[in-house]
Amino acid sequence: MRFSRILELGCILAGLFSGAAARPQDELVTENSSACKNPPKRVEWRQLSTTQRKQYLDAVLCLTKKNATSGITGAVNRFDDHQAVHSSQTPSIHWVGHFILWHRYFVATYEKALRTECGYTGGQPYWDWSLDAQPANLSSTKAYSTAIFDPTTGFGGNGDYMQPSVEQNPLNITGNTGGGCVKTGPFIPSAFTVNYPTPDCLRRDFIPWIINSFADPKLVANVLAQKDYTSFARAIENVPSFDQPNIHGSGHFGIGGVLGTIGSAAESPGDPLFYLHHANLDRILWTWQQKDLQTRLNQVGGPITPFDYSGKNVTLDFQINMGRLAGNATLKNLLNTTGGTLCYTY
Ligand SMILES: [Cu+2]
Repeated sequence: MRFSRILELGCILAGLFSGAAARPQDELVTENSSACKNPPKRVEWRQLSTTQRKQYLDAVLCLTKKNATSGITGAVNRFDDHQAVHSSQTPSIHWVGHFILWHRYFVATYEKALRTECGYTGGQPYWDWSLDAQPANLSSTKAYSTAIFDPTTGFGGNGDYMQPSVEQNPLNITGNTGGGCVKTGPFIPSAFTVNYPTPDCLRRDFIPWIINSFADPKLVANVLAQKDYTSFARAIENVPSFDQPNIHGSGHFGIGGVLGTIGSAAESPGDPLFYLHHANLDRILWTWQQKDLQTRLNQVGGPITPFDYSGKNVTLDFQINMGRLAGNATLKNLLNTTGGTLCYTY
């Protein structure tokens, strides 16, 4: 599986950033919601007007025109910065208790960059893929004709078909339909480059059976029905196997397939759709929290080390970092989306 192949490289890089210093203000801001005024509201892509969609896409392209500040080799611009930070920490932020909260902070950091550096005034939109999945017809391509892939008002569509080599497809994932460069929309090769880790075009490789089964509304309902944080966090990721669907994999492999950018752990945030996919996972966490806020603003769990479900668990004081992109944060400070460290709502 491409995700685990890249874990090894990520292991080496992750160590570089563990010592990043916290910014002083993050030590002071705890759950002081007075620090969060007028939180931007995140909405589903389809709820945006055509003008708002263009504003969002323009803001993403704006980030690609600003010089990188992450200090990570290979990151050329501010868009790359985010991708590179995710990639550098890949071995320690998946199949762990802090998976969903690390990604919550990551998407919020990106949202903040769009707003403060590129003049975007809305919240980070999300893509609710469960509205598009056709679980009763796994070969349906209906999900790919949804607004988000629109060639003029959306993110563009699939790449041309390429047959993966055996090395490129160690898990023998079936049904890939693309793999080439994205040919429509704002992120075509003449306008957009995935610089990190090595320059390439943005690639997509749609796999209908994956989007239709992994984004099944029944799986979302199952995640939302979990009784505590540990089981919730585990249900979102499930196991890294294509025999067992998991909602986290829906956007990654339904869109990225075998050869696409968003299907690779090192490169996945190189597809701007990553942030709409992960914002939806975050919305699912937020929705789950709303069912019992008192408890769920104060509860974390799950392993520190990937897959180590009988080992040491994360606690509220567990600290994560965004490299140079944002201050360090404890998990406690990431449970409330309007708590001060974070400031957005759904
Ligand atoms: Cu990730």
